[in-house]
This record gives sequence, structure tokens and C-alpha cells, in this order.
Amino acid sequence: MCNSEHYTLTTYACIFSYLYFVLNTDIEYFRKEMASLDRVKVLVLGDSGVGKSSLVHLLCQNQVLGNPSWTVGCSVDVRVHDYREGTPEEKTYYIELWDVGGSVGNASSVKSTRAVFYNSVNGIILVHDLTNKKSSQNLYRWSLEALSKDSSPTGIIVSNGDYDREQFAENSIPLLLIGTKFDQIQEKQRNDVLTRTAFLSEDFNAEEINLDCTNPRYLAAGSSNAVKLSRFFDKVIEKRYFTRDPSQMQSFTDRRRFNFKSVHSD
Ligand SMILES: Nc1nc2c(ncn2[C@@H]2O[C@H](COP(=O)(O)OP(=O)(O)O)[C@@H](O)[C@H]2O)c(=O)[nH]1
Ligand SMILES: [Mg+2]
Repeated sequence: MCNSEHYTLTTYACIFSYLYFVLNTDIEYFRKEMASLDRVKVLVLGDSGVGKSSLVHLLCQNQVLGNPSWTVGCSVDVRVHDYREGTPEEKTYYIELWDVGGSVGNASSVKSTRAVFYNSVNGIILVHDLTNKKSSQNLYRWSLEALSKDSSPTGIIVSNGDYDREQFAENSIPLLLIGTKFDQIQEKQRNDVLTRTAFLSEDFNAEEINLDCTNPRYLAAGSSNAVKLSRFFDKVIEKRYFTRDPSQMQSFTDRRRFNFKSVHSD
């Protein structure tokens, strides 16, 4: 081998080693960075068919879910969120979105199966279909079930009409109300629907967002919906990491423990 060939080979070897080193260091750094992110758990609750899977996909993948299928048991997706973005306290967190399937009127055995997903919850997104009043009414039962306040000592479910606003006023788990299928509400019905959802959000002491899960523009960066969403996640993180509030977890720590025996579909 002549000198110039040797020189070329050595140069290539050096460049290759350098690239390998840089790439590996970057991957390792990225891996450690991701693993070290703090996380919060947010439940996504609502009747079957309201658009929970579509919503979660939009929130986590920033894409429309092309072909929603039945959610079996529970599916979890993760959104990366910048807490207090643009401030000196800015920090990145994982938001785990737990899409819990099922119907709220289910037998107690199914409910107890579902209860296993309700442990250590930091926030709840209540999803209803704006074209379906029943799905809005059922949110009272969903939230009470998740907050462990749905049964009397005899295990009888509190009916919608019996719910007590105080329960939500005292609740320290942040709630967000999301109305889907806004695109399917006719122009002339919109005021009525918005009045109805405003009452609901007042009842839950929660911010509300109404959108079309099949259109990402409803959550475009800088829009009022995106700001509300970001504020909600900031609140969840604040409660979890920056508030000394023992009552935050109280309703979950004394929950009965259930064995997870079977999965179900919604
Ligand atoms: N037009 C419209 N369709 C929606 C919207 N959200 C969900 N869908 C559709 O409603 C159906 C049920 O949605 P899915 O996400 O599976 O509901 P889930 O059972 O609550 O998870 C699917 O066909 C979705 O494409 C929406 O905002 N607008
Ligand atoms: Mg689903």
C-alpha cells in the first residue's frame, strides 16, 4: 500500500470513529434525558364512542387517528409537555394519558376491574360527545367513580340528580372537560350547546374545550384551546410536584385494592 492510500484509509477511519463517538454520545444523552423526565398520570374518561382514542392520539401524536378501533381495557399514550413554557421555570414532563374503556353503567365487577387504573391519578380529562346529551350526563358518574365517591356504604351508585357540587368544589385533582364532535353541531344549535357545556364545566369546576378530534387545527399552537390545555397540564404538574397537599392523594390511597382479572372492551 502506498503512502497516499494509507493516509486516505487512516483519515476515513478517524472520521468514522469520530462520527460513531458523537452519535453514540448523543443517543446515550437522549436516552438518559428521556428516562429522567418526571411524569404525571392523567385519566381520560367518558362513554364509549365519544372520541377518547381519537383525542388521545391527537394530543400525543399531533395527528388525526385514521382508523379508531375498540379500546380494550385501557390504553396509555404519552405526551411531552413543557411546564411553564417560556419562563425560567420551564421544564419538560411526560404526561401519561390513560384511556380507560368501558361503560359507566357496567356491573360492579367490571367497575372494580376498572378501579385498578384509578390509582395515583394526578388529573382527569372528562370527554363527552356534544351531539349526545347522555354522554354529558354520564360524566357525573364517571368522575364520581374515578374519585371513589360514587357509592354509598351499601354500594348503590349515586344517581346523576343526587350529585353534590361540593364534591367537585373540594376535589383537589384537576379536571378538564372536553366536548368532541363540535363539527357536527349545526351553526344554529351552537349557542344552546355551548350554554349547556358551560353549566357542566361550572359543575365540575373545570375549564372546558370543545373541538373536532378529526381536525388538528382546533389545538393549533397559540390558539385559546392550546393555551387552556397547556394551563391544565401545568396545573396537574404543579399539584403533583410543587404542592404540599396531602389531600391530593387521599381519595386514592384509601381505595380498596382490586384484582385485575379480565379485560373488557368499550
Ligand atoms: N366528526 C367527528 N368524529 C369524531 C370526533 N371524535 C371522534 N370521532 C369519531 O367517533 C368515532 C369514535 O371515536 P373513538 O375515538 O374510537 O371513541 P372512543 O370509543 O371514546 O375511544 C370514530 O369514528 C371517530 O372517528 C369528532 O370530534 N368529530
Ligand atoms: Mg377508544
